[in-house]
Amino acid sequence: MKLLLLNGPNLRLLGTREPDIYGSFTLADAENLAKETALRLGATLDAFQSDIEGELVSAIGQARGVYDGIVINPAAYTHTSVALRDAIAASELPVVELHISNTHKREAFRHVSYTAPVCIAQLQGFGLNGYALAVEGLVAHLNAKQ
Ligand code: CA2
Repeated sequence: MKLLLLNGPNLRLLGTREPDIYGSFTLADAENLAKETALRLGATLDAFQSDIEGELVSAIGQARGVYDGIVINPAAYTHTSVALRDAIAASELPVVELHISNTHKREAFRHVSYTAPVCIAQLQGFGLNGYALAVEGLVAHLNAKQ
């Protein structure tokens, strides 16, 4: 089972700013936790971060036939991107949307997700641990399908 973890814009700043919202862990910590979780469950996981919407769209498009499922934190593109939504829908892969913070406790513009309706699940508010929980949920979903 091969999984792909995608992180969107500005998530490379994790651990450097806004620790009250995002905690003090780094992007590498999150990617490593997701990889370790996948390995523990008998899967492998590749991780990719980009600030560029088109690169994330391309990564989703190229995932079909290569990966069995995707965990994505689309970051700010969650609330704006029809392109990411269309890419997820077209991939026909199970995709879990992940957020570090609970966006519903924040500004109103973060309460809407363009991408969640085409994902199998949305998980938010668990901080770093969300990266493990999202992988666990995706692996369970894939195992149940087989
Ligand atoms: O809570 C999440 O995971 C978000 O996807 C993070 C996005 C935000 O736009 C979403 O509404 C919720 C922002 C990512 C920016 O990450 C930073 C990390 C550290 C310091 C500054 C930004």
